[in-house]
Amino acid sequence: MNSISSSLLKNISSRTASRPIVASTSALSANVSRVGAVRASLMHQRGYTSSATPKKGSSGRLAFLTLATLGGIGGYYYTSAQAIKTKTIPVTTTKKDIDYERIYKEIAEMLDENPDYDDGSYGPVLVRLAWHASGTYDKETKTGGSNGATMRFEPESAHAANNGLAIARDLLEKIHQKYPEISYGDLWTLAGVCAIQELGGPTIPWRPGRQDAFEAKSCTPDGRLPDATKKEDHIRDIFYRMGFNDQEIVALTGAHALGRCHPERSGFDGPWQEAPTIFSNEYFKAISGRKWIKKTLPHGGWQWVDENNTDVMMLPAEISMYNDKEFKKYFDLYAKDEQKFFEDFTAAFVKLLELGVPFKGDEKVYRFKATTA
Ligand code: DDH
Repeated sequence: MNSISSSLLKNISSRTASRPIVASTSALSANVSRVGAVRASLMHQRGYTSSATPKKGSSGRLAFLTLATLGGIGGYYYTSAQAIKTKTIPVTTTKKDIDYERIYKEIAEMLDENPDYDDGSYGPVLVRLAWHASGTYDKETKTGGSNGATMRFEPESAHAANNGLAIARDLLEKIHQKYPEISYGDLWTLAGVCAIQELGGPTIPWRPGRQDAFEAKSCTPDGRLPDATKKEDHIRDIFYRMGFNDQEIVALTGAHALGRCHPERSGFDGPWQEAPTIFSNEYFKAISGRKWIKKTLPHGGWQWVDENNTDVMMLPAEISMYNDKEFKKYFDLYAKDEQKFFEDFTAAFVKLLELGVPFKGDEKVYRFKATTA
């Protein structure tokens, strides 16, 4: 487990009881167990809710038509209607019958099963998987995105941007083995939604509909995800290609409240602020409120670090973005207004996860209840 300087926690403003600050590694563990205890009691109280409520099927329509036909036939009316009511119509199993509520709960239970992993939660790496699966979308060619889950195949799984995401894919593979009927694209995006909600973020409406690709030739080309060593014009090129505007780009980047950089994955090192397992606007407070100095990295690259807590970092691309007038106004807005950040993040994240998904239009939209709520 990585240690975070507790002496610098004064940089973080107080939070509500429901989303406490992670003050240090030991406090983090305490928090994780608290969340576990709350979760256990919630599960005891609530039990599982069933998934899609069955749609009104043909039985209702059949009864109506029959009644209309029989309407004029006096004494037969009552008897015929009763007979139709008791008739059993067989229900065929379709994708709509997948118990997404149950899958959500299984993912939620898995998040803190290994206290020795990073800061005690698999949540951040699952959010990154959902984002990298979706962020390959190209609106011109209508290729990429979470439909297909093409990161299951090489070469996409081996793209440098996806280093470390095998951890997330392998975790979710265990769930897929239990629920093979869910597509990987649906599972990965659902896991991203679950992680954000369970770590204190907003409720993210989610709907199923992604279909798996089964060939490596569906993989997207390398270079569709942002390169953290580049500047704000590169970030705009990447996100405009998906169809996002400046405000949405900044809102989405606020996901860096969660998690950390790993030297063996990206070459960068450290979290963006001291509470990396709580979804909040602390990322925006950090980037706008601290003094950032350059630090050379062992492999020759560099990153920004907080001069008062050099464990905390910012990527070169992020400070370039913050120095851009158009981007800056949104960073400052979200630093002041967490609720606005939550609203804008929710809208942009839903859009991200749905890029290029061939929805039929009748999918149920799920609003899962956080097990920690
Ligand atoms: Fe990110 N991200 N990301 N990111 N990201 C990294 C980690 C995480 C950039 C670069 C990096 C988004 C946008 C950007 C998360 C979510 C999101 C790492 C470190 C780099 C580098 C990887 C490692 O070493 O493990 C850049 C550049 C951008 C950009 O927009 C300019 C977006 C849009 C999201 C999102 O989810 C909507 C999360 C979560 C992590 C932490 C992962 C972990 O394992 O912890």
